[in-house]
Amino acid sequence: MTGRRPDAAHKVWFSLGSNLGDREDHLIGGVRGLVERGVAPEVWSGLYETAPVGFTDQPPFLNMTLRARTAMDPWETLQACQAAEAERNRERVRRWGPRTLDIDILLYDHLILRDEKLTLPHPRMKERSFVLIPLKEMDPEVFEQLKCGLGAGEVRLYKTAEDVIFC
Ligand code: A4P
Ligand code: MG
Repeated sequence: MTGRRPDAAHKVWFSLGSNLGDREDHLIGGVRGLVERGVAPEVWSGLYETAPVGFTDQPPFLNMTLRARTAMDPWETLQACQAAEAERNRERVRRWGPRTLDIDILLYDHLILRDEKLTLPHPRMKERSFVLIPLKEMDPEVFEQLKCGLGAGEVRLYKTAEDVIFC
């Protein structure tokens, strides 16, 4: 742990995805990796099996969302995502290609921001059912605020949130 006080700080919504190796273990390990870096989970979705979007010739994904608190700023939070991905041997072979673990920041408080490293809200979140369906299950209030549909792509529940255990 970082010794920060995550309970006192920012609200962050994450999306996690995996389509290589032990997908469930990568997602759970990804959440643990965030926790070790100062992210405190509040609520999470079930795991959903989803058809690949963007580059379609690759295995199906498991996806989930997580809402958490952190004292880290947005760029530190992105670094935490990338460090947790690296722990799971994430390789960047091609954009939208297969990966052991991808962690994206969907929303960070009510922040709107765009620089070379980070865009918030996540620019593609409103198009993607693999983000929107877990998000609606996990946090219906924030989903309502997005004022969008459920996006495109095949999604089915794989494991309920109650059956997902992180520690
Ligand atoms: N970046 C900018 N904004 C953000 C943000 N809000 N959160 C930058 C995270 N990263 C952000 O990401 C590329 C760069 O985006 C990072 O260096 C960061 O500085 P990446 O993880 O290296 O590469 P990527 O994931 O291949 O690219 P990208 O554009 O993030 O892809 P997406 O949009 O995340 O799509 N289909 C299914 N069913 N399930 C999936 O999870 N995922 C993708 C990836 C495609 N198809 C999928 C799924
Ligand atoms: Mg990504």
